[in-house]
Amino acid sequence: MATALNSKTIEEVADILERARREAVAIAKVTNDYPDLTLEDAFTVQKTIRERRIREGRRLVGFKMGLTSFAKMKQMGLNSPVSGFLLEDFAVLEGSDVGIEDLIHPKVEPEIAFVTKAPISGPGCMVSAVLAATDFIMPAIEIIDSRFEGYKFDLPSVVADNCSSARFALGASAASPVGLDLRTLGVVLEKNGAVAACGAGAAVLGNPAASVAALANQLHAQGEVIPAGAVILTGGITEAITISPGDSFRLSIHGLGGLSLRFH
Ligand code: OOG
Ligand code: MG
Repeated sequence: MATALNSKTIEEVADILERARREAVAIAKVTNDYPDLTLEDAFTVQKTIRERRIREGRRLVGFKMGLTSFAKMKQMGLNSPVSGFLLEDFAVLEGSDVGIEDLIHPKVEPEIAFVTKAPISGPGCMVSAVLAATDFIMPAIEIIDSRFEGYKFDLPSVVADNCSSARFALGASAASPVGLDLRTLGVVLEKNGAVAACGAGAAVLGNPAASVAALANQLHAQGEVIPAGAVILTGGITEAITISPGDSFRLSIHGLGGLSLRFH
């Protein structure tokens, strides 16, 4: 995969995406104006944004995988998992009332989060290595917000946009994955008291631990490892659900607890 764009252009694309995020104004997908942007360039843009925000004083708390379930791939019309970074200031408290006035067109995703107690590295990372390095898993809601018009993008554009990352909330309960069948964890997402989507852990690459393994392998390609103490969102189990002001959501995961969020 060749890098087509020079570093000035990479900085320019990062500027455009950061402005769209700060001003909460949707823009055309990056590849409309930069048709030569490769997936490798897109990861370089994402890393440029990450480094800028860390220089501004933000803290990296982990990573996210996206497009790991058939429901999500079908919804977005793409068929390859992608990864992004999570900063401390993306986190919102479970049970809280989250303002969405600074987001463009946010959606909610039910996810299973992993928290590591040891580094996980690729290549060839397997589910067994993920479980050995996992401290606990938690129920999580990710709030995604693509910076692109009509919520439409291709793979390089969404990767450059840090895979639509905006906010996330973790539940108050945690459980060891040992002794749980991660594939059969039942997941129910309610919106305003009615079931909006349901699924099971196996929706995510057959086993959400496989999503963490895929992340370790993707990070290896960029010379990185998953550190100890990292939070990893393994990807939406169901399609994402649009949020309007006034909505409330509750996620319940069998054997793992749940969490609620309201939005204004
Ligand atoms: C891309 C991010 C997808 C997930 O969990 O699948 C994602 C998007 O659909 O906007 O976070
Ligand atoms: Mg997600």
